[in-house]
Amino acid sequence: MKNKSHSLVGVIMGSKSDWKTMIHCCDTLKKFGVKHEVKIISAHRTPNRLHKFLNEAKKNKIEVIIAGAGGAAHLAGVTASITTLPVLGVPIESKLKGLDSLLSTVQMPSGIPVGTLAIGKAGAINSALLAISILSTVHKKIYKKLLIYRKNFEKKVPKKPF
Ligand code: RP5
Repeated sequence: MKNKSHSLVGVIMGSKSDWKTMIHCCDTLKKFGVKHEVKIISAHRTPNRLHKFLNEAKKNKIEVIIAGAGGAAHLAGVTASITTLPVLGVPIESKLKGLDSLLSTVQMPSGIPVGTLAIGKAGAINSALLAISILSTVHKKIYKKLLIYRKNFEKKVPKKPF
C-alpha cells in the first residue's frame, strides 16, 4: 500500500549554483501540491550520492526524476542510465549561455532517453509541468489540477497585441 504523503518527484541538481534556476521547478510543483524531494547530486562530484539516491528513490516510490545541470551536463543522462524511472533534464545557463548544457543533456545516443527541456527558467518550469503531466495519467487529483491550470493559462493570453 502506498503512503499517500510520499514524494512523487525527485529534483536533483549538480550544484548549489543551480538552485536559482531549479527553484522555479520546485515552485511549480508546489503550486500543484506535488510532494517532491530536492538534493544536490552531481554525476562527477558525488557519484556515490547519486547511486544511493536512486536506490532510495525506487524504495520510496518516486515516479519521476528531474535533473538540472550545467556545463558538461551529464547528470540527467547518467541518472537515466541507472534508473528506469522517467528522467527529465533541465539544461542550466552556463558560461556558454547554456548551449553546452543543452547539448550534453539532449544528445543522448539511442537506448537511454532523457526528456530534455529548454535552457534555464523556462525549462525548469516546464520540467515540473511535464512531470505533472506524467503523474496525471495515474493520479486523478493531479489530473484535475492540470486541467484547471490549462484553462486558466489560456485565459491569461490577451486576445489583442495592443
Ligand atoms: C555542474 O557544474 C553543475 O550542475 C553546475 O551547473 C555547474 C557549475 O557548478 P559550480 O561550479 O557552480 O558548483 O556540475
